Amino acid sequence: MRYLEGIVLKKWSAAVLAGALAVGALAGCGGDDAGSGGGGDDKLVMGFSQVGAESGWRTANTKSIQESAAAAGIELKFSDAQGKQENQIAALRSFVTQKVDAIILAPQKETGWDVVLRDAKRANIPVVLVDRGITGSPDSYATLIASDFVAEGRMAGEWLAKATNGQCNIAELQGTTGAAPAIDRAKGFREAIAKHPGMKIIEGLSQTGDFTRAKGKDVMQAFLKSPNGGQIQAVYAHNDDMALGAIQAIEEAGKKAGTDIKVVSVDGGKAALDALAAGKINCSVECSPRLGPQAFEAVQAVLNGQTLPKQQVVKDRLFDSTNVQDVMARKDYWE
Ligand code: GYE
Repeated sequence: MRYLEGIVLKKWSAAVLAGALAVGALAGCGGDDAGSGGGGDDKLVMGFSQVGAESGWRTANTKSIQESAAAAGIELKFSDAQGKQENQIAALRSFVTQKVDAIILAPQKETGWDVVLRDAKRANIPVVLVDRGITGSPDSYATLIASDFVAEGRMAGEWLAKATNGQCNIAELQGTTGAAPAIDRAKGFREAIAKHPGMKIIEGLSQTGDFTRAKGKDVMQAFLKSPNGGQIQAVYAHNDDMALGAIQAIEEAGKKAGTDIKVVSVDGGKAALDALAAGKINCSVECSPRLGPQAFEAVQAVLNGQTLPKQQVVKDRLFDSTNVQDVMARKDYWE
């Protein structure tokens, strides 16, 4: 195992760790030379397996991790799985073969990681999960850095209940099937609306739009044309991109997004805030993709032999017409 050079460490401490990791802890570590990383110098080498580039959130997440790696002087081997879990598993295998010092994984779906994570563990390569959780054994990874997606769904449902006095027929655009945020955002939302007998998800009008704008639009178009389409009073999209696609479909059907059909989303990025300011989205629950600094802080702590809590929850806010101007003025958003 190798350590950050002094110069890099200084930067890391100031910019990323904010003093949390004592220099003494780093210096006091005994080396075992397990992860040789394949490079010729002293740089830490890490693998990052990303889901793909399906959404604005994803692109911002990739950027955050790449920037944090660069700031810390870490060599990052980046692999884009193009939405396929098998590509992620292949990338992880290759990281293990290359003996990287640590792996950062944003898992496409919750299940199916047991074997490859066991291989990483056997090779003594710590894995930090970012963005999404998995259902496998908690021993197979060091920590998970992610938002509470059930809470996000609940916030969206509660907001809609308040805005409609508990009376609303809803269409739902779900995220990627099997992905933690799709499962949990559906769950939290249902928990919230279950308290209001006048709220329901319209029969047949809950489908996946795979977290993409194009599919969000297609599915919403199909919803609007379906026999129950006329009932839709609100659309709950599991991310901003699908909401933006749905808005296009609503407008092409001659209706007003935000007025005839309320639009509620999750992610709360700049594009959604623009639509909110224009009255086309009514509410977006924030989900920050800027996980890079925390991810590398976690990796470094693990390489120092520390045990981390199994989950580190990222705090989210809710944006609607009451605070959008203020948030925009302060540029207090991700994009
Ligand atoms: O909300 C969505 C993305 O896993 C939290 O994935 C992430 C989700 C995010 O494609 O936009």
